[in-house]
Amino acid sequence: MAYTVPPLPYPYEALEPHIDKLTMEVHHDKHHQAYVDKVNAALEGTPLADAPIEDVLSDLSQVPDAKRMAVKNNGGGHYNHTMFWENMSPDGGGEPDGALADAIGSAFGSFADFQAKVKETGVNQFGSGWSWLILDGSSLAVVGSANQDNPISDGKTPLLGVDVWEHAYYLKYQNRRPDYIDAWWNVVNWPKVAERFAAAS
Ligand code: MN3
Repeated sequence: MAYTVPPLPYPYEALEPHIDKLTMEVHHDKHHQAYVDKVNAALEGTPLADAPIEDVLSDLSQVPDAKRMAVKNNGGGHYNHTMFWENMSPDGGGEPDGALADAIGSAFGSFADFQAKVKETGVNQFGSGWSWLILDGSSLAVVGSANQDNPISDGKTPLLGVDVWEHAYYLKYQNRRPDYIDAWWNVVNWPKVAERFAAAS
């Protein structure tokens, strides 16, 4: 079965004023749809056409050579954005609690240090990419990735990703990527991130 863009779990304008309605419409309906259309076209007729996208990205060596780059980019775009919509919420923001809060404290020193690391990684990502909180074995880490590369292709588990492609913020923040990342913390869905952490731990 071909991949489809999942519906946004909230209205387009729900993340305002931090993320504006038009950005969400274009990002979800146009950008994500284009990734889905292109990965479906790339995998059509191959044995991987029916595989969950995380299984495909976890081992890109199984993708035929001629299709690998298209699948990495567009399959990554589909997987990353599916996670991105879920990891935001109109009721988001604040700080995590419980085991996730403890793990962030142990790994980064403090929640503020963790946020600074995500921001630094996102701001310093040259061109398009993502800033990720990942589970690497049993420890948390923050890493960047270029394009639509996902840490799952390196055997890591992504828990949270901040999209730092210009399409994620340019209409409202123009060149001010640092301001967008600061604002993004107001919509982060910590219960969802904690759910991923618990499932992966
Ligand atoms: Mn994007």
